[in-house]
Amino acid sequence: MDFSLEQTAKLLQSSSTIILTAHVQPDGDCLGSMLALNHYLVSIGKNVRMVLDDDVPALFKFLPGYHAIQKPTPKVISADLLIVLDASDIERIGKVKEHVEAPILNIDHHVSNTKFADYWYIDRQSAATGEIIYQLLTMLKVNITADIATCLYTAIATDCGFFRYANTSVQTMRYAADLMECGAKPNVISEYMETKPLESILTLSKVLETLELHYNGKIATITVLPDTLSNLDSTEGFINYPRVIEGVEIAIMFKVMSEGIIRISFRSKTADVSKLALTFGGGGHARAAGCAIMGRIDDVTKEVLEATIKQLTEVAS
Ligand SMILES: [Mn+2]
Repeated sequence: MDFSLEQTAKLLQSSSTIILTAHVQPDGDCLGSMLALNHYLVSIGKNVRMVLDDDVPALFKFLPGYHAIQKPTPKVISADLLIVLDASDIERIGKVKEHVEAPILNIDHHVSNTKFADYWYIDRQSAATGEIIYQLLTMLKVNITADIATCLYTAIATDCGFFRYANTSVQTMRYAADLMECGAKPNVISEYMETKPLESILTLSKVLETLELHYNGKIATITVLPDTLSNLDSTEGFINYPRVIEGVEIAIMFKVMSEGIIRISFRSKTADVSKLALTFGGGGHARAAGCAIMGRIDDVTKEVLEATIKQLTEVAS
């Protein structure tokens, strides 16, 4: 059922046991939104738990409250409400869907949202789910603490590339300013997120050796093999290098995981790569999307490149 922000707020207030979750391969938006909402719900005495079917990447381990995030277990737990944040499809929450038995409320901003929940509030105009959470808390006249402000600023800033991407709106900048007034410190957050372990820079130099250009230089690919990688966190931001090459329209990163799964990230300057990701069972935004495919790296690379070229050809014609 399509909910207004008011109905969303009422549902939160009428539920006493609430589980919060977000998508796997967590980013700043889903973590910041989940933690901010958790801070608020705890403060009004709700029985809340955060469950996530993935690790919190090291670069987000400054977000207040992240220690309380748990992993799903095989045991089934029930609650009044399961809130799914920043995820466009039920598959994106991994094992949490089997672990929790509760009506689902989905709060999201992805264009590719499949309306899978019992109730949903989807605002495709928002640059981040963090913007929606900020609107919700403001509507409820919540006292935005410095901890909540830090979480929401991080959510918003990371999803708009620190106010550089096309989704950055006047509203985005206003919310960020409000959150600074509530105690968010942009310089401290950026400094923390930019700091990388030496290993990450050494991995980057190996991954850049795999750079290939296709289709007259309009597509750039990089490939991360399991033996280049000892820490899965460390590929964060790598896709930006092929993306910024002059003449490149679409950048693709292939990350070979264990068990034959290949995680693929797409970035584009103008093309809608969410459609491309959707073809392979993934999703995301027009300029940033992703999917996972089972198979051999050579076959998968060929298949994805063909689909990408096809999309560029169709747009051009
Ligand atoms: Mn998001």
